[in-house]
Amino acid sequence: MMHTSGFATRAIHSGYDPESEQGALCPPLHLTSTFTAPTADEMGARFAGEVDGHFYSRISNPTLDLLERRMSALEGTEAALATASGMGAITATLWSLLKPGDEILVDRTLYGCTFAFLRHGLSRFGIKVRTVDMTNSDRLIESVNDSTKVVYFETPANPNMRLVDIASVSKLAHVHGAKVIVDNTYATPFLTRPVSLGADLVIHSATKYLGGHGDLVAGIVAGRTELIEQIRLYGLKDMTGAVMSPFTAMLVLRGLKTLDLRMQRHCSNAAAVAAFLKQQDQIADVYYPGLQDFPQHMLAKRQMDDFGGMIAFEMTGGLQAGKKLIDSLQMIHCAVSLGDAETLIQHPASMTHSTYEPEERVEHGIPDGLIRLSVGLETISDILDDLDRALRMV
Ligand code: 4LM
Repeated sequence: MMHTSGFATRAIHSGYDPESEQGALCPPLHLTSTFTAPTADEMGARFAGEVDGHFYSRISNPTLDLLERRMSALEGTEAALATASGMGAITATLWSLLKPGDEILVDRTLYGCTFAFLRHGLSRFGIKVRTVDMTNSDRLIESVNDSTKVVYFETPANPNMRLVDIASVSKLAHVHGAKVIVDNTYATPFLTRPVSLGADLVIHSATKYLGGHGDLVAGIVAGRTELIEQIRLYGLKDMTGAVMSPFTAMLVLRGLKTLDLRMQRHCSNAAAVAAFLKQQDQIADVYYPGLQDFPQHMLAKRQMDDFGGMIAFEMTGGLQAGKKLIDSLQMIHCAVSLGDAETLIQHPASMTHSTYEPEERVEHGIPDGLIRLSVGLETISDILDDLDRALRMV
């Protein structure tokens, strides 16, 4: 029933029946590390996977179970896995799917710590990491081959907003038997469902829009049951131990109830901010998929239901002007992270993407002067007034 309901309905109801919990409207919080069984044979059978049933909260827990079912209902996947952070989701997934000698092909622009994990994690253990500009289909066709086991990208990419065509990359990767993993943190399932477009796995930093209130750190992986169980039993249980706490799961479940409403406001506020920035003489370039002249605007219309809450821009006065702008804002705070109720501004080259060497940032499309804005849920006139006043001081 629930898989055919609307997005907001699934985000509020799916996977939970109050009657199963004495009529409690809100699901209970299962703060327990371990679980009892009536007999040794029953417990042994749970460990062997012969019967359903929880036995230890590093593997499964009823509160996490509900979040996992709800996320799979939103992403349209068979299953999902909750993790301690977005990085926990990324590392548990990639450690599970790759072994020495395998190759992972990644897009040119990735979140700074994802890039650092590929360099300091996977590469050091004999996994070959290759980078390609996935917006260029000729380059992509040349780069995928039968040693490619995983194709990995973000769309829109953090921080420069480049989009990758999920359907066409998936089609190409599958010809070579590679698995496609999409980091859907920026778009959320409200805007894009990568698995419906052909991807195998979806990753989220649930710290961002899914939680939505800047009060937690969390991650999600969603996809086919067989892959999710592999990641749960190897990447999560044995390799990273990056398990989400039940309390965090409860907060993410609470955040999800308003994801639909919040995303609508994030999108309309961001569209207004992008239009405003576009008109300012001090701003040289604005990167927002909803702008008519955004190079991949047509792809954005095909692949996204709206254009999201994230904007990147460069000022005519370069980095110094960007820093002056950040320092002159009053309501808008300088902070990393994104997708919160508060509008946040930051400088990727010295903050979220400082894990790249300066010359690497040029290669990976992260200019020093780029400024990133996570447009929040405040009254739009207050966001515009703050930007307008600060721009006059630059
Ligand atoms: C930031 N981002 O950009 P945890 N994937 C994407 C991300 O943006 C992030 C993660 C994964 C930022 C954090 C400081 C596209 C994080 C990693 O932070 O481990 O939940 O997610 O500002």
